[in-house]
Amino acid sequence: MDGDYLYHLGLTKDDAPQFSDVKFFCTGGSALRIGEFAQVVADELSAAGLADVPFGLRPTPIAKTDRFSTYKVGPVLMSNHGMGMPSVSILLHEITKLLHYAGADDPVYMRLGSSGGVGVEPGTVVATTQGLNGLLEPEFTLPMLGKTVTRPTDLDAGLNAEIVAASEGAADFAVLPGKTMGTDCFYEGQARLDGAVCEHEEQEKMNFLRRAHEAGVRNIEMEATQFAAFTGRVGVRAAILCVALLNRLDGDQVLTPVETLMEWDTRPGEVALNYIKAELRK
Ligand code: R2B
Ligand code: URA
Repeated sequence: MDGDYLYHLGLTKDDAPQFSDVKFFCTGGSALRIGEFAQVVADELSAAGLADVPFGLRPTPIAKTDRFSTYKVGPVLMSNHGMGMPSVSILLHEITKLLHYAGADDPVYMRLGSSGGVGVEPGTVVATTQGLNGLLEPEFTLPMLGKTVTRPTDLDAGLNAEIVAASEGAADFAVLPGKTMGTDCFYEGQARLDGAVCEHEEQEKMNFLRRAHEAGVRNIEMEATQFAAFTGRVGVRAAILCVALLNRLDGDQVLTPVETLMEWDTRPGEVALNYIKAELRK
């Protein structure tokens, strides 16, 4: 397109040249958390001399912030994506156009999120190998022009291995590869019993979660299938790194103390930064 207004970002095609050096795009649900991550990226890349970042830089959001808050620190672009697949889809379309117009060289996308673990120790970071939908199928479906379009949900296996390896010996928590079930509902869609509506019993819930575990599912969240299918379709190498806030085989409610949750929330970003630093040192 000759001109393009990226409506939800508040940027245009003419802004794109400022993003030509982007090598990593990191995205997570919450605007607050991505702002905190931007600060950590600024501090750590500056301290390690890995990017031309002034010491003490306090990153501020670029352009509009009513939907997404976007930050850039050297080669790392960051934005929050909100909750659920429709929201992350809008961000991915606009960021991908921006980086394409910018001529950014093969940027890697990483989703840094939270999730409910399935048979994993809470606090573990799951590095997604493949997204599964709520039917435990490795596909993402979206109605387009009155027809159902289905796309595969595999993520780059080589990137997954490199990310896990970069945190070996560097992280004081487990980083495990596993499949991730992506749902359109936090409550009923994730087999919870504690929503305002529930039409299943404890036993049915446990049977399903055990079946999911046998299929290789290690965590459940709300973006994996869309994120994997989109990045696969546009040929971008991508990873999903989500901390498990609880083990769903033990319950539904997130009752972990807030201080612990705040520490765990930083873990996916720590894993991503270990990988980013290893790449920038090459
Ligand atoms: C994880 O956490 C959010 C729901 O609490 C959702 O965005 C997700 O995938
Ligand atoms: N996010 C989810 O989508 N599910 C959980 O159980 C926890 C966080």
